Amino acid sequence: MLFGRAKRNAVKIADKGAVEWKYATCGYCSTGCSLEIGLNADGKPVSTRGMAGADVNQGKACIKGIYEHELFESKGRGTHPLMRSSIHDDYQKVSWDKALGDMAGKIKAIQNKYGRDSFAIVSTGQLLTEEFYTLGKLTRGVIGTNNYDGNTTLCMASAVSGYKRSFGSDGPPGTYEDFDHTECLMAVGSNLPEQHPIIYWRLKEALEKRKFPVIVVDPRVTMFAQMADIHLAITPGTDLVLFNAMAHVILKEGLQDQDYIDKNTEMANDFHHILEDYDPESAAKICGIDADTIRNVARIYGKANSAMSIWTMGINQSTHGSDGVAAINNLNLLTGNIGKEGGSSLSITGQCNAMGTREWSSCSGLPGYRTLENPKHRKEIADFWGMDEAFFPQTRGLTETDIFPAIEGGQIKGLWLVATNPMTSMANTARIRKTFEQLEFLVVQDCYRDVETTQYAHMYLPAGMWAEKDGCFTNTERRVNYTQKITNPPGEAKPDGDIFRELAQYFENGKKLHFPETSAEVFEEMKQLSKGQLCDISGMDYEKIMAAKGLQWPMPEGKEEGSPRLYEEDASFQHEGGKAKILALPYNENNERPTNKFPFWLNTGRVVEHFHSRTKTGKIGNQNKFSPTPYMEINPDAARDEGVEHGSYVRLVSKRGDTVVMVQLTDRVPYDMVFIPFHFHDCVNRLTLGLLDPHSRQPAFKQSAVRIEAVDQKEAAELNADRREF
Ligand SMILES: Nc1nc2c(c(=O)[nH]1)N[C@H]1C(S)=C(S)[C@@H](COP(=O)(O)OP(=O)(O)OC[C@H]3O[C@@H](n4cnc5c(=O)[nH]c(N)nc54)[C@H](O)[C@@H]3O)O[C@H]1N2
Ligand SMILES: Nc1nc2c(c(=O)[nH]1)N[C@H]1C(S)=C(S)[C@@H](COP(=O)(O)OP(=O)(O)OC[C@H]3O[C@@H](n4cnc5c(=O)[nH]c(N)nc54)[C@H](O)[C@@H]3O)O[C@H]1N2
Ligand code: SF4
Ligand SMILES: [Mo]
Repeated sequence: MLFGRAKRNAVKIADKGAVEWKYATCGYCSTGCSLEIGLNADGKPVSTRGMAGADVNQGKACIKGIYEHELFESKGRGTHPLMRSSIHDDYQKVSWDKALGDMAGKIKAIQNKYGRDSFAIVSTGQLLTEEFYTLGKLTRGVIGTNNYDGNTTLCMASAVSGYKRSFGSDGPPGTYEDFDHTECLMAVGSNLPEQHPIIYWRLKEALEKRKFPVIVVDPRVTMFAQMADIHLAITPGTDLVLFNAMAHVILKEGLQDQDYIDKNTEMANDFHHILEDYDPESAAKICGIDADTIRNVARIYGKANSAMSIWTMGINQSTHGSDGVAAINNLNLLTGNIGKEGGSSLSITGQCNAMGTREWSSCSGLPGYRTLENPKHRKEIADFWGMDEAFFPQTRGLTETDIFPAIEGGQIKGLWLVATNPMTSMANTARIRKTFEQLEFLVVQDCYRDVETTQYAHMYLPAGMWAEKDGCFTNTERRVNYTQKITNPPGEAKPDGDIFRELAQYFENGKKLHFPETSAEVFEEMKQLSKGQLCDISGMDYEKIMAAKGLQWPMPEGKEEGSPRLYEEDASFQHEGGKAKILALPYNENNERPTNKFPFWLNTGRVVEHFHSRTKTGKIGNQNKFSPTPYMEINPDAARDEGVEHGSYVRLVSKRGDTVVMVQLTDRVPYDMVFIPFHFHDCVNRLTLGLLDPHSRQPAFKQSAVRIEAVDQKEAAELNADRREF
C-alpha cells in the first residue's frame, strides 16, 4: 500500500496562457511584494505571481496578491463621471469637462462664501506617490485649503507622531532583514500572519535558520501568538503600562546601554521619577501580565545583543497610541537598539502606500517631510513651485477625525473624498452618515461606483486603480517600488493623477503652477525636492527601481544602493542637536470599559482574505468565499453563559448603535471580549466609539464596550444574505 507523498497527485497549476509578464508592486498591504502580471496573447491580464529574486518576497505572494489581476474586470467599477444637484435625485452621466468645471466652480463658491478652509479634502494611503505629490500641490498650491488629511489618521498617525516625538522625524528606522540578525523580537498588537503574510514568512525563514525568542503582545490568541515563545494576553489599551514596567526593570537591573544613552539621547528630567510608579507589581494590576513575566520579558529584551520591536494597530489605534510608540522607542533607546542590525523600532505600516502619503502628500505639511510651521520649508516649496509663500498656512489644519466634527459644527461645507470609504471605516458610522447629509457639496473619487459614500455624494469621479497607471509605492521598510501600467482604466475612468492635474486648470493658480503630464516627470520633481531631506530619493529612477526590484530611501544622488537603516551614526537623529528623546509617559486610564450593561470588550480588526471595506476583495470569488458573512469571535464559555450557539445570529449593542453578526465560537478571545473584523458595511463601526489619541488624533478602534441580544434568526439570515454579496 502506498502512503503519504507517494500517493499524492502532483499539484498542477492551471495554464492561464500568459505569454508576457509585466512588473508591478502589490496594491494591497504595506509589505510591498514585487509581482508580475501575466498577459495572454490578446494582451489581457490573466495571472499574477510573486516576482522571483525580489528582496521583499522572493517569488511569493499571499491570497490577495495572487488574484489581484482579477480586479481589473471586477464588478461595480465606475466608468463615467456622475453628477446630481441633490442627494435625493438620480445621478446623470456627464463629461469630464462638465464635472471638473462644476467641481471647481462649487469649490470656489464655497470658499468665497465661507472662507478658504471651509472646503476639506480627505485622501488615502492607496494612491501612487506621484499622485499624492500632485494632490498635495493642488491642495496646498492651488485650492489652498488647510483642512486636508488622509485615512492614515485612522491607521499610522500614532506611529508618525511617536517617531516624531522620539526621533525628530517620521520614518521607520529598520528593515525586514533585521529579522536575520536580531536576538529578540517583540511584536505588539500585530497579527502579522494574516495582515502581512509575507513579512511573516520572512520572520519564519529567519527563525528556521537561527532560533531567537519571539514575544507577542495581543489580547487575542492569534496565529502569531500561537507560534510565539511568550504570549502576553494584555488587558486592552494598557500596553504603555507594560512598556513602562519593562523600562523600570531594565534600569533597576542595570541592563541599559549607558554608553549609547549618553551619546545619543536626551532623557526627560522626570523619566526616572515617572517610572517609579511602574514597578512590575503595580503594573501587573493594570495590564494583566503578572509581575514575574514582566521581569522575565524585560530581562530577555534587555540582555539580548540586539532586540527589535514591531507593532501595528493594537498600538496605533488606542487612546495612548502615540505614547505607546514613544514607549517602544524608549525601550530601544535605553538598550541601544536603533539603527543597528537586528535592533529597531519598526512600525509595520498598513496600506500599500501609507508611507508614500507620509513622505509626499503634504497632508500634514509640505512635500518631503517638510512642515508648514517651518518658514524655510514654506519658502523652499513656494520657490520651487513658483508661487507666493504667503499662500501657505503656517500651521497644520484639521485631521480627518476633526474634519468630520467640523462639518457637524458648520465650519466645513464641502468635502472631497479620494480613495477612502469612511461610511465603513470611521467609528460611529451613524454619526458620519448624518455628518455627510449636512454637506453642501460632497465629491467621491473612487475606482468603484458602488462604494457606499456615493449615496451621500453630489458628484462621483471614476478613477483608475493600481496597475491601470504607473508610479511608485513605498513599503514598511522605506522601499520605493514601481508599478508599470498594465491596462487602461474602464470606460472613461482616469488615473487619479490626471484628475488632479486637469482640475488644477480650472483655478487661477493652477494655470501658473506646472503640473507635469507623466509620472516620470513628477518623480523627477520629487527627486529634486528630496535632496538633502531624510527621505532622499535623488539617486533613484524607475529603471533602477525595477532592476533592483525596489530601493530603500535614503538614496542620495550618486549612490547605487539604498539604505536599509536610519540613524546608524551617533547623534544622527532629526531633533536639533542630533539626539533622540527618552520621554516620560504616564499612563492615563480613559477608555470605555465593559460594565454590567455592556459586559464585553469589543475588539476589531481584520482577516487575511479581505481588505478593508471589501470594495475589492468582496468581488473576488476566491477571497469572498472564505469570509462572506459578518461574524464575531466569542469564547465558548461566554457563549454558553449568554445562551448563544455557534453559527447562530446575535445582535450586538453599544451606546452608539447595534448590528447583527454570526457567532463563531473560539478560544482565541478571552471570556470578556468579542472580536469582529471591520470589513463589512453597516457592521462593527456602528458600534465603535473611537476615542482619539491626544497627540495623533487617531481613533481607538480596538476598545469599546458591547452587550449581546437575541435576534430573530430568519430576519437576520435575510439581512446577512444581502450583506454577503458586495
Ligand atoms: N488581509 C489584510 N491585510 C491587511 C489589511 C486588511 O484589511 N486585510 N489592512 C492593512 C492595513 S491598512 C493595516 S493598518 C494593517 C493592520 O494590521 P494589524 O494591526 O496586524 O491588524 P488588526 O487586525 O487591525 O489588529 C492587530 C491586532 O491588534 C490586537 N489588539 C487589539 N487591542 C489590543 C491592545 O490593546 N493591545 C495590543 N497589544 N493588541 C491589541 C487585535 O487583537 C489584533 O489581533 O494590515 C494591513 N494588511
Ligand atoms: N473598527 C475598525 N475600523 C477601522 C480599522 C480597524 O482596525 N477597526 N482600521 C482603520 C485603518 S488602519 C484603515 S487604513 C482604514 C481604511 O479605511 P478606508 O480607507 O475607508 O478603506 P478602503 O476600503 O481601503 O477604502 C479605500 C477606497 O479607495 C478605493 N480605491 C482603491 N484604490 C484606488 C485608487 O487607486 N484610486 C481611487 N480613486 N480609489 C481607489 C477603494 O475602492 C475604496 O473604496 O480603516 C480604519 N477603520
Ligand atoms: S503580503 Fe501584502 S503586499 Fe504581499 S502579496 Fe499579500 S497583500 Fe500583497
Ligand atoms: Mo491601516
